[in-house]
Amino acid sequence: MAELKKVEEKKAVEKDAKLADPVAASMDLGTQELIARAQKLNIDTVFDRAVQMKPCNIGIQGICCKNCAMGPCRVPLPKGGIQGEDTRKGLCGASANTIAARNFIRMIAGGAAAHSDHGRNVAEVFMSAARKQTDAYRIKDVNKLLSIAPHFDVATTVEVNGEVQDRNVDEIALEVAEKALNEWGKAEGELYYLKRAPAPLYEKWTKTGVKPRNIDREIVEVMHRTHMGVDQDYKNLIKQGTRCSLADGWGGSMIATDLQDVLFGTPYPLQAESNMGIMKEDHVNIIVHGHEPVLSEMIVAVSQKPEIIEYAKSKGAKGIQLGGICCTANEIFQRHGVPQAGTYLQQELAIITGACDAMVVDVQCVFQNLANVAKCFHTKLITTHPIAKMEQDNVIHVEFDEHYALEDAERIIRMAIDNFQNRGSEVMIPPYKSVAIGGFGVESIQYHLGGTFRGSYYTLNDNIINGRIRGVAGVVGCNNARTRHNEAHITVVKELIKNDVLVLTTGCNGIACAMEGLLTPESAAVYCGPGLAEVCETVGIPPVLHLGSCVDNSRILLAATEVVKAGGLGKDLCDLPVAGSAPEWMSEKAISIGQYFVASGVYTVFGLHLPTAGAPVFHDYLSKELEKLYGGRWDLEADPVKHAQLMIAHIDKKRKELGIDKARERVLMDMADRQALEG
Ligand code: SF4
Ligand code: MSK
Repeated sequence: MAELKKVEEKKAVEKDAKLADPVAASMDLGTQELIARAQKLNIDTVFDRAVQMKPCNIGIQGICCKNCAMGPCRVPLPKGGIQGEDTRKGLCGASANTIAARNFIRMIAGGAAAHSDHGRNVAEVFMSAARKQTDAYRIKDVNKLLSIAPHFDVATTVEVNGEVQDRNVDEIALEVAEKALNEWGKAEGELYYLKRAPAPLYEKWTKTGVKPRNIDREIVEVMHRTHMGVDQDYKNLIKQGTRCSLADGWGGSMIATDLQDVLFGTPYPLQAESNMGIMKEDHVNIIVHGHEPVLSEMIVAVSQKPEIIEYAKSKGAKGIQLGGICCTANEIFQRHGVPQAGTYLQQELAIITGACDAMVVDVQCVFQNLANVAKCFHTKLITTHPIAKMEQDNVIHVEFDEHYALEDAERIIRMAIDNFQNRGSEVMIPPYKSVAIGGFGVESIQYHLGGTFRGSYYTLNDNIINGRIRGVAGVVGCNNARTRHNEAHITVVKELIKNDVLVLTTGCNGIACAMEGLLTPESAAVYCGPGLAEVCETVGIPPVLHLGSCVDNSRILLAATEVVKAGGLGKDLCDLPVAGSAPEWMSEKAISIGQYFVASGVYTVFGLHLPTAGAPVFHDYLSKELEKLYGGRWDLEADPVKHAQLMIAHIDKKRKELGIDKARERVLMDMADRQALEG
């Protein structure tokens, strides 16, 4: 009886539970349709949970401490704000600044750990490939290997009898693998890649004492310093946060990007499609979701084998359709043109289509609720990583081992194919999808904007100096169910390109832009200001360049460094007319990225909120004082148009400081004159 009562009560609660308004939840039609379908089927998604559970008002401001069992201690701002001295403190006396700074740098450590552990896994696979312990992985891009070797102090030539000869590639690979893996735990020195930064920036890091010693150590030290009763000075805490974030951006993430390029190929522009409409009713649909391309590369390779396609046909399917979610999507999109099924917030919806025969996940940004949704359909949910399992009993774990990579990938794909026949009759794939060009990077920007022979950033710099391109923005990051899916991403990006700001995108912003059709050269004529439109038309590039996944934010740092090297725009990253943005951030990785952007000299604006609002002194330190140390600073603006305008104002300020503001006025005057003539 008691059980029955409980069930009745649960049903009553569920009946009363508020549901998301699909149109208010997402700007994407397909997403709206799938949210409505989920609600009709009585399956909850993140969109419904977001209206049912509000965030904690104290946690959101960064002023709840649970670093010891005397707490949690919450130190809310008094009504009317702080008047006079701020006397708030936890049981141990920790001030609001200390609490917020500790929380903030723990987020940096979480983000840096995620990116860097991804990098470590790639480095380990790279080591296996260099030692020839696996047939599945090999050095695919020798040029990239040769280009990164000198940064690890690995020679690419050797002198034999007074003659300089090319070194054996296998030897180089092995040495790079050893040096790269050592970056996580070396006992002395500093990270090799720091010297890739412009010299004045490297000097700033030296002077302020924030050069990372090794990647793991900086993460560990954040955890030590934020333990109860250790570092209690917000400035000293964020100094370590900075060092940890640099170990991510100029360490773990950058190594991940480079070694992935060596193993799987440096991306060059290619065309694909984006959004849930890429799934096909008559195909076996396999959705890969997560971050590390080590597995997804194998899934791509095996899914193209003739015998596997034949096997799919023998089960009644016309073929195999792969699609990606989150950064796995970005990885296989940029290297193979595999379509993107959607962003972070669309992961449950891929299963709600009823057409997902298998969802294969690895690490980061994977909802545990996928398992509950999968229970309602035939979908096989397959976890693959030893560090990322799920408790629900319908989840299948196929532990991926790089030594048996192809076999593991084949096992997973055959499981999906076998599952095709178990589909229910009701499949609903929203028909919407867009064409998208991806695969840009430091190398391809050089080629596209510099020409085959010049192979440089001069043309990009010329166009910035003459004002056709007003500046460059890195717009990156997640979705967040606390705001309308994709709307801030798209509004910020459209406002920027309308004002002649070239956008470099990664992560879920990249997928959002792809879904909106902004990753095509044709979109320039529709959305861009006249200067940027002219450049895009002349060189045939989209106004939004997709640079890959979250770890590939390192490509943005290196592209900016190339701009400095090409000359005419200052000597340091902070001199450039550039800005960073994460309009819909949610992940700890975003905080780490934000901090390393700031510490690299980039003015960086976040949307929504920052978990620092409850500690105004610490917040001011991030948004005002850090600029004096590194040339970059944090800012916050939830309104996407104002958000973009802040970035544009910063770009204009930098143009003025460089003395190139007048050039832009002339360009605009030329355009206006031309339009007047045409009129
Ligand atoms: Fe409270 Fe201090 Fe313990 Fe944090 S460390 S929970 S502020 S007593
Ligand atoms: S996947 S970290 S939601 S960008 Fe890299 Fe998207 Fe953010 Fe995950």
